[in-house]
Amino acid sequence: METSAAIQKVSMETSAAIEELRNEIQQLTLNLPREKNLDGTPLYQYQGFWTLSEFIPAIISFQRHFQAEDGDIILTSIPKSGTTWLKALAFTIANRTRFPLQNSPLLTTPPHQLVPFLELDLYWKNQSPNLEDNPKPRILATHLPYASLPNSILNSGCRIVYVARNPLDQFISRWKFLSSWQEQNMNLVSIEEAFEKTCNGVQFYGPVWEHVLGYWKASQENPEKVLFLKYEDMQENIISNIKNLANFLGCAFSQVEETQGVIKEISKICSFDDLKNLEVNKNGKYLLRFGNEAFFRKGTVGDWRNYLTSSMSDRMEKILEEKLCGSGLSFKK
Ligand code: PAP
Repeated sequence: METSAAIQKVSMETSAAIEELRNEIQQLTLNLPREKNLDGTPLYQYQGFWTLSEFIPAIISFQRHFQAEDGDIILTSIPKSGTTWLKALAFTIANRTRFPLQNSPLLTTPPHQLVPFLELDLYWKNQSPNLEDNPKPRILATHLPYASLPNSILNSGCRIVYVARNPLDQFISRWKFLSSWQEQNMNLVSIEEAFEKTCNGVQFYGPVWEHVLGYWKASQENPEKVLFLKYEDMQENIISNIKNLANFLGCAFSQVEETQGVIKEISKICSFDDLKNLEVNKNGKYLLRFGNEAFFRKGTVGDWRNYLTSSMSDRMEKILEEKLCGSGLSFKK
């Protein structure tokens, strides 16, 4: 009796806490600036970035309760910048002594399941997920801007890896992703309107220039804490980027590994073609909505040229020139 009364009390306290958070969020969203996402759903500007209302409780829980540990690896990006690739690489590099490459979990599990998102997955499904038992090092991901990261990520010894991508390709990737997903639902705005919104800074987790700048500045100020990678550089020279990533994560490749071709093998099993052709990435859905295959579209640099006019690209370039001015950050096209 005593135990069941205690359980009942805890569950009443939990429901009360959930109810309280729900009310707090309802009040909060009423006062947040509001815009429309590309498919017409409302976007809210929370702490300076745009998000969907369904993620606000998860973001708040993540910010309030996540306890980072010194060994954690936190992968970050604005969506469609190379997150899936970074997840595959970081997981494989950090776990290469646990799993021989020929039996890598990457061959049977999508990268987004191996390295789950904190606010879009773990805290979205459960307000207090149990992350204590995750194998070490814990590798977790978030799209939150640097300024909105939980304090424990900033103050602990965990490491942050950010991947950035040319905003023109990032825009097209996002546009194509939503178009493929929305085939039955024709509410998507035209590409011109979508581009207009992006130039005005209205995009999921945007403005993009603020997102990249937050992490860029942090990486300049604290290079041991934040590693800033670029999608275009990774496409140009994946081997040196893998070495750099392993050094940063504190698990540099030995001479023996180098001679055995381990780095090359990792670059291959994490490559676009290999991942795209795995059965596990051709089938199934991520978070019950997106087909896993949607995360592997084309995987190239410069695809924006097939969709945007030169006046559109000039416009974005001017915006970036102004916003990134003096930062030392620029993007290859
Ligand atoms: P997410 O933010 O929704 O997780 P993210 O992985 O950041 O998406 O970006 C998807 C892009 O990365 C896609 O680009 P595209 O639309 O221009 O083709 C996807 O094809 C690309 N991508 C996924 N995996 C790889 C990889 N292994 N190598 C290179 N590019 C990749």
